[in-house]
Amino acid sequence: MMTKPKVIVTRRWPREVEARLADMFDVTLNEADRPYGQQELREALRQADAVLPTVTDKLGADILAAGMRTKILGNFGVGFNHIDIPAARSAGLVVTNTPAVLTDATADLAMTLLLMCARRAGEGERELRSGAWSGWRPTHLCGTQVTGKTIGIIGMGRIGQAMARRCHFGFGMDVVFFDSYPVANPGVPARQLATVEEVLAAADFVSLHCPGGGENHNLINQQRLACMKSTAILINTARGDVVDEEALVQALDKGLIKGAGLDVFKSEPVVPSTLTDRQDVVLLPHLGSATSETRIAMGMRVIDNLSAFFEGRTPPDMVT
Ligand code: 8YV
Repeated sequence: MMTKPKVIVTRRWPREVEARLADMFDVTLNEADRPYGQQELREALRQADAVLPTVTDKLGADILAAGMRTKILGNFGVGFNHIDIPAARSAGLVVTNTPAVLTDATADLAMTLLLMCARRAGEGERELRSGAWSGWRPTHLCGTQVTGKTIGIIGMGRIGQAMARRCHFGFGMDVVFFDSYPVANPGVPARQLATVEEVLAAADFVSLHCPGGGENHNLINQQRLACMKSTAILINTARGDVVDEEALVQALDKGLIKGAGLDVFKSEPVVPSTLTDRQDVVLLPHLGSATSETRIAMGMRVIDNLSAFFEGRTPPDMVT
């Protein structure tokens, strides 16, 4: 009988997926579910044929050195900016991700943030729970109308398009977007604008759906925030590093924009008090893909990629 490939899973996954993994591979789980440190990641790469990381594993060039046993990183997630891809490539590593299966869950969460910000839902809930609600009155916690406004989408890939569908078909919004590539059929009536700045200037809500890292690092900076309408709301379910958090706080302070809904942060899980102290932001702990159905589908997709790799086929979601 062929020996099963040795697989290290860096975090706990849904029960069903762990069971399936255990049927197919020689699996080591991170029982404690604490994020691996750099030394533990190094050790995992030395010991296993496959390592299955998540966003909490920083796999930089220094630890992706040649000579490790690992041949494939089956990333649990669509975003992979925590992995140094050129270094992985030069080390001969195959990297895979989990596109498509988390599109709807992530777009749903972007919509949740948009609605919570527009309708001041977080503020209202905090007020009620604290016992400070003094009763209904015409001027109480009035937010911003969502229906019929303009959504600006930065990054019109799968998740950007899913967000556009929700905004257009669900809320009758006009859609404008920026993408580095021409998007011939975004799935809704939408205008692709030539620059990020044009989208920011036109939109009542701006939702970020581009990858993190590289040229998108601090994409939403002081100058670009100044392009937004003073009534506009920024939504980020992409990656924390796409937004310059200090510039965002300043823009909110100066009234350059009205609010922000953030699911991702620069130094997760640390969120600066300059954000947590404010009422005009909605802050969620990286919940984009956090539904049971989606997390199971993500895990199964990693398994599909691993099976293909170890059976000598091309994994369906190869990044390198
Ligand atoms: C995941 C995500 O929860 O897929 C992504 O890129 O941000 C989230 O859906 C996380 O990355 C898991 O690694």
